[in-house]
Amino acid sequence: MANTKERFKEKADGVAAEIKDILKEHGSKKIGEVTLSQIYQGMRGITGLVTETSLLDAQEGIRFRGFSIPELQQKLPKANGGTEPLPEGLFHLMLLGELPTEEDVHDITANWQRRSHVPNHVFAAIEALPKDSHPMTQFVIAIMALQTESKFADRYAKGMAKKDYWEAVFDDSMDLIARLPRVAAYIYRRKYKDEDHIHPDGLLDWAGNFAHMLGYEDETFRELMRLYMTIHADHEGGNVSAHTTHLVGSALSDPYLCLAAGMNGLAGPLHGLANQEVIKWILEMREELGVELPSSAQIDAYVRKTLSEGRVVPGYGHAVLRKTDPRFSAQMAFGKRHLPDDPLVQTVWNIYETVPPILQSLGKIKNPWPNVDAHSGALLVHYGLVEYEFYTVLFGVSRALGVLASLCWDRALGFPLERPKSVTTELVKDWLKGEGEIWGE
Ligand code: CMX
Repeated sequence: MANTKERFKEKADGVAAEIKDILKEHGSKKIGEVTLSQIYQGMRGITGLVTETSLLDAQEGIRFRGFSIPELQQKLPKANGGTEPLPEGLFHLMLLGELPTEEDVHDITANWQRRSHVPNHVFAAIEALPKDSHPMTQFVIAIMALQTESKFADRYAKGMAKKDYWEAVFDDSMDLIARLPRVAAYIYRRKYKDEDHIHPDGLLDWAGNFAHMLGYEDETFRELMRLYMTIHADHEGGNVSAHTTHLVGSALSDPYLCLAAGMNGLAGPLHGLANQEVIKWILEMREELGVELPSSAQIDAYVRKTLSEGRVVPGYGHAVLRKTDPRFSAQMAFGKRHLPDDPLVQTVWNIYETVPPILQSLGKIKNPWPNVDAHSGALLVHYGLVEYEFYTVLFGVSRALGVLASLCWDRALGFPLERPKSVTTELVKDWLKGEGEIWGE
């Protein structure tokens, strides 16, 4: 059977030919109009990107190549005796657009194991940072240090032809995904576990091995990591981490540079850092109230206090979703199955009962429902992973799967430099008076 790289190239060539035909026949067709509000307000609702790996529906949530999260939990291969999908299978699906066989998934696990060596200078770069640097800072620096290994950068410097870009990006993406768990675990053990590092276990799958290197041997925790790494991987193309990775890639920056840029975006509190903010906020609430399981009335009062201080309620709201995030629901189902009596997990569920009506009553918040970050921390705390500043790194390791699969598509489809037009408010005012033109009309 052809390997993943050859199968990807074959798929991508087919899609590239289809796009050529679509654009030849329909290239001038309009897909919408852009309002002034949209250009001032974060470009919400402007369709301006093509991302093949997943599609987000406001009501239904994410689908990866057409499959919802419950469908993936059913259809993707699992670890021996496990019930959660292996992220290797999701990567295969995102990259090739086909459900993988067990053999496909084993091939990817073996491929990533072969590519997983992390050079010493990367650990030295992490060690050069103060231990109290935020784990996301250490993570991004480590990715940048790894950039010495970029095959894309090396081949480009030697005059690589455009038709070969996809292959170098594919190799860099596979190498990066293979190496990230080791790098992330190193940061974790360095900062929180007295530098007591754990060697990889070559018999484990990618997420299972990650859990092992972090120092968690509980089989249910490994299952949680498999689920976590699957559901955080991709959320179509417009979110900050995906869009940034794609944008930087359009300048032909190599995948290491692109991923580091995307991870800097993920580290923002309105995006991936929200997972640490959620648990911090809940722990602060419990401490302030002096109770382990706050009542609905206490949660209600605490939420109102947070809002009155001009802060957001972390883990709630979304720029696109208008319903409970299915990634939240998947974690809730995991909690109900494995740890229904945990007070912190129960608090997350009580917050879910209390917060949406309050946010709804404010009138201005478009989505009062929880997103992925509202739940993840409580599950991790249950298994002892209490160091919440590390949570966004976990998100980042998973997100690499989606954004790098997309980057392979970007180069295989030959997408050009991304360069939208911007305007000034002076120009907008002139245009409104009928005196200037907004370019593109
Ligand atoms: N708490 C308080 N206010 C909120 C809010 C929340 N959870 N969600 C939105 N709002 C506010 C916005 O700040 C905005 O206020 P102003 O008009 O005063 O500026 C108003 O409601 C309208 O915002 P919106 O159109 O509903 O939401 P946006 O698309 O602008 O923002 C998001 C989306 C996620 C940034 C926002 O809901 C938020 O800040 N949530 C909390 C942070 C969070 O959980 N982020 C994680 C998102 C998932 C992820 O990427 O990982």
